[in-house]
Amino acid sequence: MSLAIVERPSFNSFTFWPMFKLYTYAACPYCEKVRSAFAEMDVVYEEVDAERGTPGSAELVKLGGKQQVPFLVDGETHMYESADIIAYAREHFKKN
Ligand SMILES: N[C@@H](CCC(=O)N[C@@H](CS)C(=O)NCC(=O)O)C(=O)O
Repeated sequence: MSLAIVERPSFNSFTFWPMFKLYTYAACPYCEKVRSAFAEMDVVYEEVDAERGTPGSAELVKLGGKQQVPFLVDGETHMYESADIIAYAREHFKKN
C-alpha cells in the first residue's frame, strides 16, 4: 500500500485505517473512473463490494438511500456521483 504526503492524513491516526470508504460494483465504469482517479492521487481507501444481494449493498442503501455506485463515505460526508467524488478527493487529498 503506498502512502502519500497529503494535506490531511488519509488514515485515522488511532486505528490506521483508511478514512475513505468507496462502495462499488466490480463491473461499473463510473467506479473504475473513481478508482483510476484515486490511484492517480494516491488516495488510500477501503473498497466495499456493493453488488446487489451483498452485505455491502444493504449498507449502501441504509447509508445513502439508494442502490447506486460509486458511493463515498468520509465520516459524516456521504456522496453519490463519480465526478463529485473525484472533485471531493482532489480537494481533500492535494499533495504537498
Ligand atoms: N451519474 C452517476 C452514474 C452512476 C451509475 O449509473 N451507476 C450504476 C452502476 S455503473 C448504478 O449504480 N446503477 C444502479 C443499479 O445498478 O441499480 C455517476 O457518475 O456516478
